[in-house]
Amino acid sequence: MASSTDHEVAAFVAQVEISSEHQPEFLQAVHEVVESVMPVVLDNKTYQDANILERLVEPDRLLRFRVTWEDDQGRVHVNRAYRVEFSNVLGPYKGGMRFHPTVNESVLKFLGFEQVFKNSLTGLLMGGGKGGSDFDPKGKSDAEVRRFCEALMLELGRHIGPDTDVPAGDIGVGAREVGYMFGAYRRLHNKHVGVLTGKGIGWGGSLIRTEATGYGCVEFCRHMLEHTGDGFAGKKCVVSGSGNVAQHAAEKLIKLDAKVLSLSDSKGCIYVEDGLTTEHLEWIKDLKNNRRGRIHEAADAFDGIEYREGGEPWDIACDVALPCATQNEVSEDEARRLVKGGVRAVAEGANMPVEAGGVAVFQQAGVLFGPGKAANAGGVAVSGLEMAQNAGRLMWSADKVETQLEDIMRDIHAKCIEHGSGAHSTAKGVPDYVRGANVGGFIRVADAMLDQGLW
Ligand code: NDP
Ligand code: 2IT
Repeated sequence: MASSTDHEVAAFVAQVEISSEHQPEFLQAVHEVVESVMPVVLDNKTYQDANILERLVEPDRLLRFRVTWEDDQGRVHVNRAYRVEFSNVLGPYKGGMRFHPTVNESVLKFLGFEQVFKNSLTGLLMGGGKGGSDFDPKGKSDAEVRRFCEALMLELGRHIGPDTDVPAGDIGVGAREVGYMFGAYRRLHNKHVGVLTGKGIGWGGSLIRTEATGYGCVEFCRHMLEHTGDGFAGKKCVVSGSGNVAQHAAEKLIKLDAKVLSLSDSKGCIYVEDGLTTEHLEWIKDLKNNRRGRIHEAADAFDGIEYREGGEPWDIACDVALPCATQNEVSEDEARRLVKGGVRAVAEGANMPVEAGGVAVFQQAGVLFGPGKAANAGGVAVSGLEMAQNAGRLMWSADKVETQLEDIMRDIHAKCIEHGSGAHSTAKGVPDYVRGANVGGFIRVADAMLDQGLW
């Protein structure tokens, strides 16, 4: 029988469905958070009186603008770009920019909404936002990407600033794009300030920012395993994606003596029976980051690497799965296959890569499941450290940044345990990391909203 909390959740989500119709990704993200936090809200009259939930699901503002740019043949193109400024109650809006043909309002609202709670969990002073464009950097020359970034910054530049809104990278936005966007901002506004993170190391970037999301995700997963008395050594791991997050998750796994059996891209996956070596990984990093090639090329270059056209890593028997590519890449059925293959821990390097049905499958099977807003918070956490370094006009050593990253990931894990264990545990006494992350992130934001009045 449905409880009164279930009714409240259903009624609330039904309202959001009306105000945000045709936004399935956003509704998926809202549903998950509201399911976790509704009992806390129902238990707290002050949250109810202040209408905290209704205020949280509506972004502060949503900017949408045209970007007009010229290709190498002189043809003129038009793309749509956005910045969703979700909440600045804990600090300047903070979150990445995504360049991918699938970018739309729903995707960016889901990412901006998640970012609010993720950034809260880091304990740093960062609000939540996200932006991007349906521009596809694949197959474009460096000059085309530069012209697009410059045209985008012509409009975005007037809405951001080191104390206002600080974008960074995400899918399709890496060091090259951040460099072009920063250069355009600097010239347009005549200011060299920390307006973006993920900058080059020589001109305001932080050491370890590139590595932070992947390293942090493996750190979070290590804490989940250690909480059950287990560790990474010898574990068979599957990783999806082959971009920034996947590369550095794989790097950290290799350092911890785990065996990385796969990487992938949107066209297929590689299977490495004996585990990826450092030599393989360095070659793949160069392929993806400099030569901008496809993952199948790794199978042509090395004997021990097999390419599976159209394949995904989820059919490979493993102990640990780290989805690090994109949203909804693990369906309910694929989650079942992973459980059948013996998976014991899943940590989301990507944002919302596991469908809601898949999360339920893992939790019912007693699999440790670390949601993205906790497991991939290391990236934005080091972005926060980059902002701190920029504000102080100094630069910290790699050791200092990495130690702080590790401390933050340990604290996020502890917060998940605080709000997700004991009576809240899922099957077989496994902590409910989804509830833990959502409630832990929510309380700090909600209390700050109460303190700051109605806005
Ligand atoms: P990159 O652009 O560096 O890499 C993205 C990878 O995911 C590529 O291998 C890409 O393959 C694959 N991919 C993208 N879209 C799809 C799709 N629709 N289907 C299958 N594969 C796809 O991005 P990041 O590594 O930075 O981001 C990966 C994920 O991590 C995203 O969910 C992002 O939001 C999240 N994240 C990133 C952070 C960061 O600091 N960069 C921080 C926290 C989360 P292909 O080349 O074929 O497109
Ligand atoms: O999803 C994310 O947390 C990011 N893409 C990183 C955001 C940031 O501001 O570093």
